[in-house]
Amino acid sequence: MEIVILVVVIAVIALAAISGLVVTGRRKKTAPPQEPRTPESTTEAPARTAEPKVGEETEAPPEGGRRTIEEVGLPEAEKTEAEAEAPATPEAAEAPPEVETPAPAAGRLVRLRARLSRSQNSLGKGLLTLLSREHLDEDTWEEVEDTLLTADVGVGPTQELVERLRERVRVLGTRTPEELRTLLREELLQLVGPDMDRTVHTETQGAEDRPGVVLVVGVNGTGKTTTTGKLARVLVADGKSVVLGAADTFRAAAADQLETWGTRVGARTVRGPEGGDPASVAFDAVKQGTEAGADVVLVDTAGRLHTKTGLMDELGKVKRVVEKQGPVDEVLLVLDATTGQNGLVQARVFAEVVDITGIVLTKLDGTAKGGIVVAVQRELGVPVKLVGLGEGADDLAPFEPEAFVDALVEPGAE
Ligand SMILES: Nc1nc2c(ncn2[C@@H]2O[C@H](COP(=O)(O)OP(=O)(O)OP(=O)(O)O)[C@@H](O)[C@H]2O)c(=O)[nH]1
Ligand SMILES: [Mg+2]
Repeated sequence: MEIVILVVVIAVIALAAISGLVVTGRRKKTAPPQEPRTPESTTEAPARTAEPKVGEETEAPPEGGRRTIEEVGLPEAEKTEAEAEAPATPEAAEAPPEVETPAPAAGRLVRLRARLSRSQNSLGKGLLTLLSREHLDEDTWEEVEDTLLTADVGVGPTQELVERLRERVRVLGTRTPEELRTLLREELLQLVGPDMDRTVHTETQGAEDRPGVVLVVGVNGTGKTTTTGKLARVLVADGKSVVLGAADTFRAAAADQLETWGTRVGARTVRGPEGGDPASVAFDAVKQGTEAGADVVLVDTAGRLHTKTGLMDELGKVKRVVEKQGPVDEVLLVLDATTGQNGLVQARVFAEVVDITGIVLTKLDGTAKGGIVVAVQRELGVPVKLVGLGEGADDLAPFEPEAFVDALVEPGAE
């Protein structure tokens, strides 16, 4: 009897021990996946039975039931998804590329119009206010004239414009503000020259297989180097390969300045020793550009006062030496718009020495003397091709007469 009792007790203890072990093991297995619950897995919870039972793991899991740790949307997994949106390639994940991709130049003047009108506003607005007066007497016409002269339009063009305006206003009789605006727009546009060819010739004029050559000249500090850099960006944006020639050998800093612009867009800068012969640097730049199969070579020159004969002769030599390899396709004179009529005197002398083919009017963002566009074109018979509207890398715009005049006369152009 005692033996029977002992056997029963042993059997009960053994059974209890076995079932206890199984339950503990089961809990160990199921516990981890339940902890890092996502909202998704939480919604599934009611489908599960409260407590796992012994032997449950041998059954097939209920549909969409127990999931591995990889399947549940853990925070880490979500983070990985967000990361996946970031560039996957190792190169792209690194710091931004050194070479910039500038924006194309098309339509820039319209985009930068606010900057232009901010400074030109007084001209257009002033003229419209004057022309809106009920009685246009001699005094008023004199004021119209003064307004144009103050904006540096120049004496000849001012007189022409006033004459035409007087005639048209007389024919018009009563004037609505809208009519006046249209009239002024038409006359100013005529004055600015809507039909001049303003293409910057960056391509060889002939059929030869060599790069287009652009020479950038002007007095000190007008914005030559900045313009050369900005122009390089425009060309690169158009898919052209550019070589820069640092023919300002007076200061090493001048070549550094140009090189910095070049590096930003992947354009190589050819430079010479400080104090070296600028003509030979310009020659080398064109030679190397040709050898490298570049599309355009832009040659930046040192600023020089038009009154310094020696320096002007040197500039003439730069051009002649470059021309040993072929014609210079474009000679850009960079004029600072804020210098007003003084710019005209400079322009005349530079034109004699290097045969200017285009004008770049810089710093138009900082002056109300936009009339210089008219004056300088008249003076040289050479079109303004580009305008500088700020110190930013892309603040150089092709000059578009319509957009320019609109900026002067449009309502609300502040
Ligand atoms: N606001 C404004 N500043 C400009 C513009 N173009 C050039 N500048 C500034 O004018 C200054 C002179 O520019 P540079 O390009 O160094 O002039 P530079 O003609 O090469 O000067 P030198 O080589 O010393 O004769 C710089 O501070 C430019 O940022 C422009 O369109 N608007
Ligand atoms: Mg310079």
